[in-house]
Amino acid sequence: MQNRVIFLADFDYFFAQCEELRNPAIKDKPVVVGVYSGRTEDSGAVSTSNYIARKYGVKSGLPLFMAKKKLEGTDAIFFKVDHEYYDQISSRIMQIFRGYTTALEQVSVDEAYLDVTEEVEGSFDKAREYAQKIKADVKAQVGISFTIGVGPNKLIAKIACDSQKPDGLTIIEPNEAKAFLAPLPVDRLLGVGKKTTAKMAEMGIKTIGELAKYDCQVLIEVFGKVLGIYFHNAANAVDNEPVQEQGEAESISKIGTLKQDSHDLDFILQKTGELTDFVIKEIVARGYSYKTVSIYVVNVDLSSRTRSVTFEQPSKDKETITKNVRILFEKFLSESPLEIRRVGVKVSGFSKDQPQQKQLTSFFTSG
Ligand code: DCP
Ligand code: CA
Ligand code: CA
Repeated sequence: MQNRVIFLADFDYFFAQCEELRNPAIKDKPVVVGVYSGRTEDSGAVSTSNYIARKYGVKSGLPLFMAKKKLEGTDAIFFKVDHEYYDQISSRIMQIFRGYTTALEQVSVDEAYLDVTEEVEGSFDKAREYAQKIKADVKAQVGISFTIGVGPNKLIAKIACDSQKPDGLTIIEPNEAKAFLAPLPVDRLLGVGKKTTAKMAEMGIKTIGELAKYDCQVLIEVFGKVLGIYFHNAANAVDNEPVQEQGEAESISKIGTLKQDSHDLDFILQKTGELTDFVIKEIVARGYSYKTVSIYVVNVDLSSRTRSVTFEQPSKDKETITKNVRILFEKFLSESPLEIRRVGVKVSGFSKDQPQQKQLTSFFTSG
């Protein structure tokens, strides 16, 4: 079997970098994004911080009042989390990734695996150039930096990615993988938490290298068959998990702010045209058909409304979205006198194209 070449991309200090993106003037100050619980002005915790704030010891999970204390006397800036905005940036980047691979697995808002084996013809040299190209493309189109770990499987790609941030690119070739893991503590492996770490320490296993050499039979006796074999394989850099889409999206949407508040149909449709372009690209990339088109409206008084239409038969084209967004807005504007601040286009009710791939069984029966 050919080597696989797997990327893990993880966006750098993601929420804080998103805030820098829309406020470039703050880039050389400590930036903290917090989840405010609202009880008192400073109650809540740090969601993330930029690397300047991290130098002061301000990291994810730290109570906000402590973060304020550590950053006293600096020109630090604090933000409230804005998930809607971070999700939009994230999906723009994920969409760019889709242009570089046929197998994308998004694991969180700021992380995705890409199987690029075919694209780089199994070559780790080509993988370096390919990774640099993707990084440069996202930087140019979206303005966000991220780190890529490259390895022969997901396990190695993930640990490679964590080993040098931000704006990193760490490549571990198949013949280096075991030596790369060996000195690391066992808790760097997925699924090795506090309890397991303690248990392994009792058994004299502290590093992944020690775990790799440990008698697999004993691991099975202590941790059970499934985990025992998993620990043995993982420590030996063996991981055959495929890169695959996590479930299917329920809807694809895009929201934007109008250049000025408006009640004018044509002006609004100009904006929704841009949003539709984004949405249809993602639908095509995923091979979806859709049955429902919705519009989303935020009025000047910040009240929000949605309107939808659902068809009997699924569609795939852009025109059906464009036409129905127009119909929905015509009706909406005739009913609501308020000027509109923000608009959104959402498409849902998906079905997926049958993959063009032949079923394995058809090879067996066609003799
Ligand atoms: N996050 C959070 N609370 C945490 C950890 C993370 O709200 N305890 C959010 C904020 C992060 C995002 O998830 O921006 C991604 O988490 P990461 O662990 O990848 O951390 P960052 O992207 O912030 O930093 P790094 O550059 O280390 O990847
Ligand atoms: Ca990150
Ligand atoms: Ca992450």
